[in-house]
Amino acid sequence: MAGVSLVLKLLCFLCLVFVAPWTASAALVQQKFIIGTQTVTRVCNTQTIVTVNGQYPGPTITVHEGDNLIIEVDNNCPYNITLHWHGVKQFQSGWADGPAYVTQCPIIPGNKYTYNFTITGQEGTLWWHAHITYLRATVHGALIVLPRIGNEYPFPKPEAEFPLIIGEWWNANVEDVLADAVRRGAVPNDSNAYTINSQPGDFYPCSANDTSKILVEAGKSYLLRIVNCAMVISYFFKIAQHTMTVVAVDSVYTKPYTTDVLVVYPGNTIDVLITADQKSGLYYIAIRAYSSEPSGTGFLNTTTTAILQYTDSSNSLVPVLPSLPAFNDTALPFNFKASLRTLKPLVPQTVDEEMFITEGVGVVSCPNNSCAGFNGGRVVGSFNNISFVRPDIALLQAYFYGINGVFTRDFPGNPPLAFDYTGNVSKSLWQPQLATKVKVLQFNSTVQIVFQNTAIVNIEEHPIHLHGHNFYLVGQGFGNYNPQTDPATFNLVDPVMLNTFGVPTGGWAAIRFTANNPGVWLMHCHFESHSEFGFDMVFLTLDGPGCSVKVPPPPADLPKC
Ligand SMILES: *[C@@H]1O[C@H](CO)[C@@H](O)[C@H](O)[C@H]1NC(C)=O
Ligand SMILES: *[C@@H]1O[C@H](CO)[C@@H](O)[C@H](O)[C@H]1NC(C)=O
Ligand SMILES: *[C@@H]1O[C@H](CO)[C@@H](O)[C@H](O)[C@H]1NC(C)=O
Ligand SMILES: *[C@@H]1O[C@H](CO)[C@@H](O)[C@H](O)[C@H]1NC(C)=O
Ligand SMILES: *[C@@H]1O[C@H](CO)[C@@H](O)[C@H](O)[C@H]1NC(C)=O
Ligand SMILES: *[C@@H]1O[C@H](CO)[C@@H](O)[C@H](O)[C@H]1NC(C)=O
Ligand SMILES: *[C@@H]1O[C@H](CO)[C@@H](O)[C@H](O)[C@H]1NC(C)=O
Ligand SMILES: *[C@@H]1O[C@H](CO)[C@@H](O)[C@H](O)[C@H]1NC(C)=O
Ligand SMILES: *[C@@H]1O[C@H](CO)[C@@H](O)[C@H](O)[C@H]1NC(C)=O
Ligand SMILES: *[C@@H]1O[C@H](CO)[C@@H](O)[C@H](O)[C@H]1NC(C)=O
Ligand SMILES: [Cu+2]
Repeated sequence: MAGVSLVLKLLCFLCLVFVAPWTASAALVQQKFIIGTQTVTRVCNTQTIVTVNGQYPGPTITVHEGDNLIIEVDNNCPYNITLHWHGVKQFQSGWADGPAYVTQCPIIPGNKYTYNFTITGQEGTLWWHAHITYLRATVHGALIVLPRIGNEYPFPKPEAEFPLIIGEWWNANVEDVLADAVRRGAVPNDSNAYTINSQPGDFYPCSANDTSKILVEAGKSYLLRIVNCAMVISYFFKIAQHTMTVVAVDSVYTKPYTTDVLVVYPGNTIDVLITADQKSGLYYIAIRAYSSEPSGTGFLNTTTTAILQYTDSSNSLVPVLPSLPAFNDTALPFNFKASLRTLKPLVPQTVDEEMFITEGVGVVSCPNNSCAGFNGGRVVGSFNNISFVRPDIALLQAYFYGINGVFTRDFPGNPPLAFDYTGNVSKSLWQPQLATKVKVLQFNSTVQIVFQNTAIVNIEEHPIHLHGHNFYLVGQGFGNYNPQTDPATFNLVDPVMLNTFGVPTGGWAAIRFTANNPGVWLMHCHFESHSEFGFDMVFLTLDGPGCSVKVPPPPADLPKC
């Protein structure tokens, strides 16, 4: 059976290649990414870090909607690596998506792999990052998608554009930070600095001279492309005395929304317009952690800055600092998400597949309570009480070639047990099942998922990222989801569309999307440590009718395990 369907898939691909008419073609963008190592000093500490083309952050790729990207990745660093093109839908190019052991095996040191994909129907800011172990900490960069030549932004053209890339810096080798956490069974050490365009800013030691600067002319408007590449931290973002108008998030245009504070989760991008309408001077662009864990621990409580400088002002002025919200202002992110509206919405009005998924951390017991997680156990993450076990070969490969025994198709649509999710959860429920299960979706089905945060170990806002799709965030609330009354509060008209969103801490959120992309798609907590600890699940979208909606065969250079 598997053999026959494979032959059909190959035949189908051949007919596609020879019959497909040439569409008015956009450009071919070819780049070489050399993964290497580099010695870098931050906050008085020198580390050898992994970089792309010797740059930290990595190179910004700028393309037009419709372009075909051909990125040859040469791995000259000592670690296995894969790259993910965060937010790119990868329609008919799932082999280029990048999560290790989900769509591909790693590129081992000394080898190369060419990512080949076309960006269609998406404009704005996306990004790329390593999608294996902890390498994302330094292997990341912006992917800017401009409108096709001849098309324009749905907002006034800015004078200039600036990417602002948020990251985290460790005074340690990040692979050691992860290995140490895995060995102890506990969350990894906190980072030692937060960065904007790789610089920590004026409030850290050995940093002030290199603080990132943006030069603006009085009276003009600018587009800031903000990308949160951080590993485990969500941020509040402000600019002293300047309001910001959000015009896009996760490469989807929004109705203009003016605010003085942004909330940016790891994985999100936010495009904002600002106008240099204040008196000439220096103003801090400042970020601080938003942390929803009631304990108030587990994050670095520092302020990171860049500087907005009016061109006619003196360097010697002391910049104005904005006041940032309290680390635990959980109402603010809730309202921020609810305030954003998609510019041209097209929300699925009916639902074919309805899922209710609990999400949160848990604990797996260790021999003699020897681990450093809770109760001597090991920290894990789970969806519907299943903590994802990474297979030894890529799931997409196993699916395409019909290799049995790699995964099962029985990921449940509901939690195995109903309980007071946000109450005092009995410790007997804290340990999830460890398994590699996928949720099968029919091609083109409309899917609604209600995520329910659990109070297992503790409540916390997790940024959930879905590969291969954007989704509408149609509803959210605190406490337990009520299927009788809460659907009436959904916005099915113009909710925000995202690829990563936070499920309110101790609350729930509902999303909708159409499963129009056959393939294997990871969904995970974008706190990298949580994802490494099994906070992942996988959708398998079946082929549709017709050649353009089937998983194509893999490229010849796809890495093998
Ligand atoms: C990229 O993929 C397309 C579609 O499968 C294919 O036609 C093209 O030859 C590929 N390009 C390269 C450089 O491999
Ligand atoms: C993690 O932090 C502990 C305590 O500060 C320190 O002893 C340890 O060396 C750190 N681990 C790594 C990998 O930096
Ligand atoms: C910063 O710049 C000042 C003035 O140029 C210089 O004296 C100082 O050594 C620099 N500090 C660092 C950490 O580079
Ligand atoms: C974090 O820092 C701010 C500003 O320095 C301070 O007001 C606040 O108490 C600190 N919070 C925690 C949880 O340490
Ligand atoms: C935030 O934390 C402070 C202690 O640092 C606490 O007093 C306050 O109640 C918390 N606020 C919320 C909304 O949890
Ligand atoms: C657990 O502790 C017991 C008693 O101290 C000891 O005999 C046993 O070897 C330990 N097991 C492990 C796996 O460490
Ligand atoms: C939660 O339940 C446990 C066991 O039933 C009990 O010991 C504990 O005091 C309860 N905690 C709270 C905050 O109610
Ligand atoms: C999760 O499944 C395990 C069995 O594998 C069970 O012991 C535990 O109680 C379940 N927890 C929840 C929250 O369903
Ligand atoms: C998928 O569904 C959309 C919307 O209902 C429809 O327009 C489209 O034709 C369908 N695609 C296929 C290949 O069936
Ligand atoms: C690197 O990837 C290869 C292929 O999957 C695997 O055999 C090897 O164990 C990996 N190395 C490490 C250090 O994970
Ligand atoms: Cu991602």
